[in-house]
Amino acid sequence: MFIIGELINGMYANIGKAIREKNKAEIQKCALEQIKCGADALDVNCGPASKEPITDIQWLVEAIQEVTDVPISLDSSKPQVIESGLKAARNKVIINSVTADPDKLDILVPMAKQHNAKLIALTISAKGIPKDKDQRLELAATIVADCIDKGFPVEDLFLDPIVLPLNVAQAQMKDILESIHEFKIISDPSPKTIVGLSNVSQGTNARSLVNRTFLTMAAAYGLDAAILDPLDKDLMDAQITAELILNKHIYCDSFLYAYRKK
Ligand code: THG
Repeated sequence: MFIIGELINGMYANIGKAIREKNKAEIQKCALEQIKCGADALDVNCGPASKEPITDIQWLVEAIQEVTDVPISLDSSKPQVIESGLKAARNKVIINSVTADPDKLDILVPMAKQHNAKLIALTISAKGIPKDKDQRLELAATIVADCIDKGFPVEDLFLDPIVLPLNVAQAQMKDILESIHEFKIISDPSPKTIVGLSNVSQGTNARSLVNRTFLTMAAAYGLDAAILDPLDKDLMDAQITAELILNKHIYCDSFLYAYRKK
């Protein structure tokens, strides 16, 4: 599974403070810790409190690139902020995210194509968050069709069913999981699938347990990638074990160690 570390997000107090104080060392430490724990890429989100996201995202990208070349996931609902992050980026970029709305698709799909970036698409529209699996699939099909029209490679598209908190949307969990499987059969070649995992446990008790249980279930439905906290060792162990059970790696008694050494 492709792991995107979620911790460089202004919503976290230490990162919000580091952005305000332009404390590069704090951001770089957070980047390197996540990579050491198994992150393949880093999500970068200025957070809701940032007053200058257009300049903050450039500062974050530059700080991270001083210590690592892993791909950066530019996480913003504002296309201008993503465009600004792209200007600062030297390495591979993931655009996080587009929605099923034509105004967003018309800006971000060509932008991703031009920069050879991967693209995360939320199955959401101006009408709001879907209420069931059929609404998710309809939005997913709209997004896939638009990428095909615009010549963006569907293999570089990551569809996100929008994971909701278990404590407010319990009845939707099964639909969200089934969407992950059904997104894969919309087109050939298949789009990829991704979730923002920590959403599922917001406001719940035993967050880590809720996160790793959802992730292992989602893995069984074919999930390709997740934005998560790679410093949660139990979560990463569960992810590695789930992939082993799904025959993605060869078994050996020291499989956790072997995976981490890869
Ligand atoms: N899909 C995509 N991108 C996303 C999300 C998604 N990006 C943002 C988010 N969702 C994924 N990242 C996080 C990061 C943190 C938390 C949840 C998702 C989180 N934070 C603690 C909380 O709110 O309780 C903050 C704790 C603190 O303040 O210290 O849970 O779904 N494509």
